[in-house]
Amino acid sequence: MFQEMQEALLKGKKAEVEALVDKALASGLPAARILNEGLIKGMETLGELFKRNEVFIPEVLVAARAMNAGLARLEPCLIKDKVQPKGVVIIGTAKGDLHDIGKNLVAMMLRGSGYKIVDLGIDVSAERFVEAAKVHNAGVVALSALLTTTMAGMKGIVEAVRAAGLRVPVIIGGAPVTRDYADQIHAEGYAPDAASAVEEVGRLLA
Ligand code: B1M
Repeated sequence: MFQEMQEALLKGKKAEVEALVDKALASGLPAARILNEGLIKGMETLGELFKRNEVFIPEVLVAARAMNAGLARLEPCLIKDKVQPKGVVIIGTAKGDLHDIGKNLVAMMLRGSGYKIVDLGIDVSAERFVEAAKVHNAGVVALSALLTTTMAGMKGIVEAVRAAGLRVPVIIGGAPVTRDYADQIHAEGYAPDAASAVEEVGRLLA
């Protein structure tokens, strides 16, 4: 079934991905397995093909749309009801970055762990992060970047948060981001994946 799901994802067949996720859930497979062995594995293959110029942006876009649709189907199973939010997390992709699948996953896992999420979406400026952190009395600001260029821009966002006098910790992540880079730009938090992001946010708010 995972093979079929990966193939549908690669072809950008949104309805098919949704149906296969529903089928996998109905057969009792855990949501985390469907996510990791079906959807994320498919995106990894897509990344390889993209790198080798075997698929191009239009195909990647439709695959990403199918991925987001599959994620939406999984969301209710990844999320447990929590009455009192543990804290407010402002999340978005760094300025210039349009990659939102990883960010959506992190937001979903945090929401499922009881945090209130203010999702600013993609291509978010330092000013918008600062404004939202003030307005929503943020506990954590979370930045995602998938490009080496936009990763470099995270430094300016951390600096803007500090310059605004906000004492809110910043957590960064995304494929090119490392703990060393987080230390270098004085971001308090770093996580390599969505599950670790939940632990890291918990540590930052403790
Ligand atoms: Co683009 N892209 N892309 N792309 N794309 C990559 C990232 C790339 C690695 C492909 C490649 O060359 N192999 C490469 C980046 C190279 C680099 O700079 N290092 C690349 C490029 C070059 C580009 C363009 C420049 C291409 C062009 O125009 N010539 C362009 C840039 C657009 C822009 O942002 N300005 C571009 C465009 C696109 C699309 C729009 C077509 C599409 C995005 C659609 C969308 O997101 N809605 C796209 C996609 C889909 C990809 C790949 C194939 C898949 C990314 C993805 O969704 N992965 C990607 C190749 C790859 O990653 N192998 C690629 C699945 C997702 C679940 O993983 O996002 O890594 P990821 O998230 C993980 C962790 O990183 C972490 O947790 C998540 C899951 O556990 N994480 C965090 C993420 N954020 C976090 C935040 C945290 C903590 C953890 O704390 C806050």
